[in-house]
This record gives sequence, C-alpha cells and structure tokens, in this order.
Amino acid sequence: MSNTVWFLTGNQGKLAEAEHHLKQIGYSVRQLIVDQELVYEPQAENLVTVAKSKINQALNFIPSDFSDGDMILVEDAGLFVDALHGFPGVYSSFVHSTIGNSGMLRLLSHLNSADPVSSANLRSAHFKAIAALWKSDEVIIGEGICPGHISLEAMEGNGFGYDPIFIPYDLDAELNPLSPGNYGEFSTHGKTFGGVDSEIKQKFSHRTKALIDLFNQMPSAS
Ligand code: ITT
Repeated sequence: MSNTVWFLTGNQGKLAEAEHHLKQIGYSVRQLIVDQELVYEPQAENLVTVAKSKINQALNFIPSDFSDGDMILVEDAGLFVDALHGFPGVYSSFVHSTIGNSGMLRLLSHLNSADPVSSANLRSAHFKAIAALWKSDEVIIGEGICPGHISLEAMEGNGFGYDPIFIPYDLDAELNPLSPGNYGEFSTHGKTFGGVDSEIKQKFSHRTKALIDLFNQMPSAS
C-alpha cells in the first residue's frame, strides 16, 4: 500500500506542518508543485467548497511520478474573528496579502481592556482548517478548530500568516481548550503562535486536528 501523500499547496508553512504530523503516523509527504497562477481559489462561502474545488483542480496536475495508490491532499484554512462576525474567514488569504497583520490589529484596536481576560474575550477568534484527501476516486474531509484571541501587538519570530497575532487558549491534559483566564496543561504563556516554536504550535493547531480527523477516517486506521 502506498503511503505517499501529494500536498497541493504553495504555502511552505502549511507544508512543513503537515509533513511534521504525517511523518509521525507513517506517511511521506511530497509537495504537488503547480504554478500558483494556475490554481484558482473560488471565493466560496465555506472552506469545504474551496477544499473540494482544489482537489478537482489537483487531479488535472497529476505528476509523472505519481504511483498507483498515492493520495492527494489539499487544505484550506482561515482566521475567524468573532467581533468582525467571522471576518476575514474565507477571505483570509486576500486580507493577509493586502492589509496584513498590522491592518487586522488596527481593525480591532478599539477592543481593548486593562483586564487581560476581558481583552481576550473582546478579541476572541479561531482558526479553522478543512483538509481533503483524495484516494482512488474517494474524497475524505477532516476539520480542525483552534480557539483563541487576537493579540494586542504582533510577535514575530516563528510561523507564518496570522501566527504573529494569534494567541491560542490553553489546553487541558486531554487537549481540550479552556476559556481565557484558565491555565491548562499546555500553554503558550500568553505568546502568539509567532512567538513559540513549531513543536508547541502543533499541539494546538487546527491543521494537526484536521489531519487527525481525516486520517482517523482512513479504512486502515480503523
Ligand atoms: P494554499 O496554497 O495551500 O492555498 P494559502 O496560503 O492560500 O495556501 P490558505 O488559503 O489555507 O493558504 O490560508 C488562508 C490564509 O490564512 C493565508 O494567508 C495563510 O497564511 C493563513 N493561515 C492559514 N493557516 C495558518 C496558520 O496555521 N497560521 C497562521 N496563518 C495561517
């Protein structure tokens, strides 16, 4: 049985995180490299529609060294800010490449309190990832959510995209998120994903959760 997963993505951060997780469960990941100009991201109202469209497009770019039984992975993620009614959501890519993290911080600058718990509640947000895996004409979908809040300022260093402005909620020992003000077994200690190393982000990550959900549905995993 093949254990090769071809990941259609132009985002090296997403590729590295998927590789990290899938290697641990016995899959090898190869990037399905396609000229990004040729990959169309539909402006759909939900991430599942976007992910399914990317799978259909990927099938037009099967590489010559693709073997029988190989799989194709796509994944679509977004940042959803409660005070902005879920914005940027499905517009996350566009918003990040236009106003960027500093623009997002400006949009939320009026939501601030001297009490850190109130601030976290006012600035609550979550990342959501939808991963879709194609295997022998079947498509399996996995979903992962990471709740937290938008920081008051950017903390650069590691990660990519919105990582410098996103602080995840602490997790209990079973990896369930806790509400603000509760200290859990796993914590970034108030740091954003940009301020912690990637091993720590993986514990909280929407991407890891979506991949776990997806690979749990694989027949061989049951
Ligand atoms: P693809 O080529 O795989 O489509 P993309 O960069 O367009 O890569 P998405 O549409 O999935 O990725 O992501 C939308 C935006 O959200 C984009 O700006 C990403 O950088 C950002 N993003 C996605 N996952 C993230 C994460 O784990 N941490 C921070 N930002 C993230």
